[in-house]
Amino acid sequence: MQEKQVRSIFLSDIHLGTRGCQAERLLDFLRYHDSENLFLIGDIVDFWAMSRSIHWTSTQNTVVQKVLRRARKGTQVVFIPGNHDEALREYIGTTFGDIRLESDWIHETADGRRFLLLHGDEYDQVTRHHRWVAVLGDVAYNALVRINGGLSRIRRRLGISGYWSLAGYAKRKVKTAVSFIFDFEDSVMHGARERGVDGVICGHIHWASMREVDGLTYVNCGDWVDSCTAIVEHLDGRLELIHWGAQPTAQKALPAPTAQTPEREQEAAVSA
Ligand SMILES: [Mn+2]
Repeated sequence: MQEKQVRSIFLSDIHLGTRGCQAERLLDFLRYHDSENLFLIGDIVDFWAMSRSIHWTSTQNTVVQKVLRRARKGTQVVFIPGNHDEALREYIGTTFGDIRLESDWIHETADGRRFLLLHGDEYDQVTRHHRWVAVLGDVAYNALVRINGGLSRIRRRLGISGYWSLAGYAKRKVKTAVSFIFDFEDSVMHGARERGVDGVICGHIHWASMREVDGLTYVNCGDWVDSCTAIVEHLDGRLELIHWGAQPTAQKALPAPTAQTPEREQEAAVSA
C-alpha cells in the first residue's frame, strides 16, 4: 500500500498518556496518509488520566514528533482542545510549534461545503464530563477492555489480522449506550443548524460515524482507544471514514509485541 495524499486528516480522542492509546496503529495510519491540513479535534493528550498515572511510550513520542514535523514542513495543523486536554483551552488563539490552538474551526472542503469542527463535550447531555464507564457500568467496561486484551492475543496467535474491539461491540449492543450516541448526535446537529454550516465534524463520544441528518452532514472521528478511526477529506472534497484497525488492505502487519513493547491492552478505562 502506497502513501496516500489527501487534502485533510481529522483525528480525535487519541488519549496520549494512557495505556489504552493505540499509538502504533495511529503511527501506521499516519505513515500511509499525508495531508495539506491536519485537524486534531480534542482529547489528543489525556491530562486527566496523566494526573493519576502516566503511560507514555516511545511510540506516543513518535506520534507527537510526526505531528510537529508536519506542522514545520507546511501542513496546516489546527488543535481544538477537548475536555481531557482542556488545560490547553487557556492558550486558545495562540500558536506553538506552528500548531494553532482554536476552540472550534470552520473548514471549507474542496467541493465548497462548510463544516464546523469542534470536540463536542459541550453537547454531552448525560453529564458534562460524560464517561462511557457511566453508560456501560464501571465494572463492565473495565472487564470488557481487559478481556479484549486477552482476545487480541488469541487473535494474533491464530493469525487473525486486524483489530476488533469488544467494548465497541458492547456499545452497539447495549441500549443505553445506543441512545446516548443518538442524543449526542441530535444535540450536536442542533448546534450546527444554528451556526448555519453544512455539517459538523466532532469527536468525544468514541463513536465514529458519517451520516446525513435532515440535509446536514454529521461526522464523528471516533477514537484511537477502541475503534482506531479517522476521517479524511480527499482532494475532491469527498469525506471518508477510515477504520485503520480493521483495514484489510493494510498490507504491512504490525510488529509482534516484544518484551520491550507493552502490549496494546487497555487496562485503564478511558472515558469520553
Ligand atoms: Mn472528550
